[in-house]
Amino acid sequence: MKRDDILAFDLYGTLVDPIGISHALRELITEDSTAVAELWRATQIDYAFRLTIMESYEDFAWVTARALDFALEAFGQALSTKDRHLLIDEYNGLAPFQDVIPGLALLRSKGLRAIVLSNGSSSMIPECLKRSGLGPFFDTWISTDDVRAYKPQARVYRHAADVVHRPITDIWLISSNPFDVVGAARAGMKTAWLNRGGRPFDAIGAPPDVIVSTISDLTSAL
Ligand code: LAC
Repeated sequence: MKRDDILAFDLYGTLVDPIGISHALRELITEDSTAVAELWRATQIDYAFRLTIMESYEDFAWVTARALDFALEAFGQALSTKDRHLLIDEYNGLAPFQDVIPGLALLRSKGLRAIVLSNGSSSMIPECLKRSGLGPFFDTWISTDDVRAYKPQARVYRHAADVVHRPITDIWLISSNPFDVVGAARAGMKTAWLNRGGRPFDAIGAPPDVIVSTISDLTSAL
């Protein structure tokens, strides 16, 4: 990478763990809380894609709440209004993966410039960064709210380049979500896939420029 390239991090699934919500879910439901959390997350991504394809937009807080309703119904679960609100609030308190704080500290110690580029709404991202303790590692954050379309729409990545006043080719998108890596590459960014050990990389689009298994690995890989 060039010394002044910018690292744009995805948030959910890359820095904080959406499946960690299963701990809060476990207190409230009788079904397998990890399975519900996984369906919640998959539905959230699916709804975001579909809204964008339909040229419609509702923010990620709305999408996240509707995806929860679907996942609960699919498992035959019901929550009181109070518990539903509690759970949605907990979503803003997701914990970072273990490698994230040491990795970001290392990147910052090398003087690298990092931002967050997320589907999260303008209310969710700052709350998440505050409660996870990740805020100080980033110069700024950018929400898809600005362009009213979700990743991997190319407009989102181009908008990020506009915000930081840099050519899109000077930005690395770092994400555990293959659709995000593929979308960023298509829009012109360089990409690093953080392989968190789940499914294989996508079979469409460009392969990532770099593959790492922890954030710290980025310092030697880039
Ligand atoms: C995000 C989604 C991809 O943070 O999880 O943008």
